Amino acid sequence: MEPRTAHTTCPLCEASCGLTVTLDPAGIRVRGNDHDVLSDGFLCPKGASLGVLHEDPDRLRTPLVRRDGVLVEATWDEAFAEIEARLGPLVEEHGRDAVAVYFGNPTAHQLGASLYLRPLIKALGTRNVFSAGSVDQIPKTFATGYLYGDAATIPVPDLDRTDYLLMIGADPLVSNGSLMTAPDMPRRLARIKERGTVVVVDPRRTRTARAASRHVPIRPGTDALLLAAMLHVVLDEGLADAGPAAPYVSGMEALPALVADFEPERVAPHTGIDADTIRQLARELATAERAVVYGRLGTTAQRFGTLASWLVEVLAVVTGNLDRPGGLMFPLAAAGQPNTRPGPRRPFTHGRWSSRVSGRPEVMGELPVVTLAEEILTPGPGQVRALFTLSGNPALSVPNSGHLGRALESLDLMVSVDVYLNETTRHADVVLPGPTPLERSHYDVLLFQYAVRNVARYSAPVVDSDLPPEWKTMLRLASIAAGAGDPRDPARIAELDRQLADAVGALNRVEPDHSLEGPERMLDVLLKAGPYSLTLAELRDRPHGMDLGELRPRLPGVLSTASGMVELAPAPVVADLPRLRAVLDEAPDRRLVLVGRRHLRSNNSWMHNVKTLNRTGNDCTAQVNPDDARRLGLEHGDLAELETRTGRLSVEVEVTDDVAPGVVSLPHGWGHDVAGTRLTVASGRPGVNTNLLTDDRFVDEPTGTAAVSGVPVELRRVAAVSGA
Ligand SMILES: Nc1nc2c(c(=O)[nH]1)N[C@H]1C(S)=C(S)[C@@H](COP(=O)(O)OP(=O)(O)OC[C@H]3O[C@@H](n4cnc5c(=O)[nH]c(N)nc54)[C@H](O)[C@@H]3O)O[C@H]1N2
Ligand SMILES: Nc1nc2c(c(=O)[nH]1)N[C@H]1C(S)=C(S)[C@@H](COP(=O)(O)OP(=O)(O)OC[C@H]3O[C@@H](n4cnc5c(=O)[nH]c(N)nc54)[C@H](O)[C@@H]3O)O[C@H]1N2
Ligand code: SF4
Ligand SMILES: [Mo]
Repeated sequence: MEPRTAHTTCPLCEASCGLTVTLDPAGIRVRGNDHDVLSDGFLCPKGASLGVLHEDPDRLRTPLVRRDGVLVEATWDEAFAEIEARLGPLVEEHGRDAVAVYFGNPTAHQLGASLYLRPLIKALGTRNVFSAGSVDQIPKTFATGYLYGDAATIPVPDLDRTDYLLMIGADPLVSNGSLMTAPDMPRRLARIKERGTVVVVDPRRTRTARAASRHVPIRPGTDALLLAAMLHVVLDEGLADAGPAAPYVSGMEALPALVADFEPERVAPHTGIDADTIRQLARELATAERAVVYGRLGTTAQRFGTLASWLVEVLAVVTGNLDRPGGLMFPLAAAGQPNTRPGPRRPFTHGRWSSRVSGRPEVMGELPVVTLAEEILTPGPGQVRALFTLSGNPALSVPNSGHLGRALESLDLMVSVDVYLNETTRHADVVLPGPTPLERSHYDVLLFQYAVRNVARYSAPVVDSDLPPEWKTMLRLASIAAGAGDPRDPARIAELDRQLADAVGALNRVEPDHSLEGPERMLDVLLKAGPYSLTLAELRDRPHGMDLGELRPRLPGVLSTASGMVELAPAPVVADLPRLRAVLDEAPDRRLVLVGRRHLRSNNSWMHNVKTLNRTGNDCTAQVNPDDARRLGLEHGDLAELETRTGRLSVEVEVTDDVAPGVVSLPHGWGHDVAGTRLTVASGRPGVNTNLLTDDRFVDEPTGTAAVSGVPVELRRVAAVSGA
């Protein structure tokens, strides 16, 4: 084989790095693409391992079907026949809501899956739609939905022009950024520091905190208090000025009363941040020339996620930093952005239906995944009896995993589309594998809507695949679910695909190019309808991507609220303030609480089987502050027991002052030592599943999003770990 070089996009995280892949007899080599318009040569250890992932012998290469209780290899026809034979009667007897669907994080990073997900959900016709979003960003999209009118209308920090970045609950030097597509965060942060200041608010001294100008430790779950107090100061000291956004802002006058009680002195004992520091942060933010607040997972997957996310935006607005260079800005993506589509748009709303058992409201067409287990296990009309999982590993990702595991075990039918036989898919009756990142085309329809620079980049597959593309698998599943004809008939599937393209074309007022098919045809429609009127053909000619320029002001056109204004005090958000206010009257909580952490060589739950990434050391330790360790009689390397309302586990302790007193940090996505998987590397270095400890009843109330951060936990010594 002659060495061959090709360009692709890394689908593993939101940075969306452009990669150069070299294929030769010695193997597959992946490096950063130095010519890429967005990532400029950057990559991380995960991206570098795409070749190893591709060649992982454990990766699924044929469908699996359960026969006599055991998953065995089957043909695609057999797999679809099995689903067809069982789904129809189940729906017939129990109705469409008896079928639930859960889609995981990778669906956001796949062209095919992201474009064919909605059609599949529509064909299933169920209200029981769940995703990883309700263990993640939904409080943020809820807040921005009400502020700006669309859950997808989320401004991003204009990193390359700001002088002051206040970063709360985010560790982008490890995560490489989220709701902010910005490859090479080390360089971007270093440049902000050259121009000005980076402040990190985090209960842990993270890699990002170390690189920042300042680190402010905070008590987990109290960010909304901190931010409310900062808003209080800005308003109280007459520093509020919405600047260029002022003509498009409504509700400013309501703010002082809303945060009147949140004086820095009252908030300080709860947050662990003294009043002077709170005042200083507020003043710095208000007076810096170009400043921005950025809040991520630590501010969303916690009990006041909606309020914290709302306050992040409000602070940007009242300090004059919305929609202006160096502040929070709205990207203008080349494809698929709802706020660039022609025609009227319906303002964001939620609660159009509720979950059956605990009555939690729908948000963005989904129910909170913390309710999935009870929906499966609670008998009665509407009980969930079948589950489709699409690129998701809820068995490790969702709070109270013990409960969810029992629920998955009890299903009448479970179908998974996944690349591994893992902690979730081992419960399935049918597992359908998908191609690897090197085997599929790529365009970030979703992530470019949050890119810190407007770009477009299409990547063709690097190598051929023996597996059907996932969009086709999803269409076949949709065809079964809708009873729309034989899912094995290629002509039938092609016809369905054509109908879909026509529907997307009509919505976007563009005639689809029927010489294309699948996601390429749809992407071409979206590009043509987009604000730059691009075509797929143009992008094919530019494998390094197309630079569409820096972010530009987009108010008021970007808004789709009923008033056409930025709604600073939306009722569904403000309604949660009394719950926050009540905290001020309580004694400060001093209990030990659990938070997570991410690791550069880890990707949620599923890359631990890539041998180059999971080879040395133990990343899955419980980090404990020396003060707490002393108090509890714990030594570095001890085995300790962690216990919460929902579960208990034993884990190695790492004593470090990188975590604040009162905080225990344990990463998620581990716990690979369960039976029935095919994960040779991961099961040999399993770690423990922190979501056995997190609590499905501990949530952000407005959205039902899991609060994985700040869960009260008990910690005690079990034994010294031998050889540790
Ligand atoms: N305690 C705690 N829990 C958390 C978090 C936390 O910080 N702490 N983080 C939360 C967050 S932010 C998220 S996003 C969720 C993630 O929750 P999930 O999305 O459920 O979990 P992942 O680990 O991302 O699992 C992805 C699944 O997709 C499969 N997969 C990978 N690539 C492909 C592909 O190309 N095709 C197909 N079909 N399948 C593929 C993998 O094998 C794996 O099964 O976890 C959440 N859970
Ligand atoms: N290497 C790697 N990269 C990833 C992932 C991965 O698993 N590994 N996952 C991807 C996914 S799905 C996502 S959503 C993103 C997440 O992207 P980030 O949000 O940047 O990632 P985290 O590392 O979870 O950062 C959250 C930070 O919040 C802190 N924190 C916890 N609780 C609180 C709190 O109450 N208040 C405050 N202020 N801080 C708190 C934690 O200590 C942590 O440092 O990362 C993505 N990128
Ligand atoms: S930073 Fe993210 S997108 Fe870039 S190589 Fe790493 S995992 Fe891939
Ligand atoms: Mo996530």
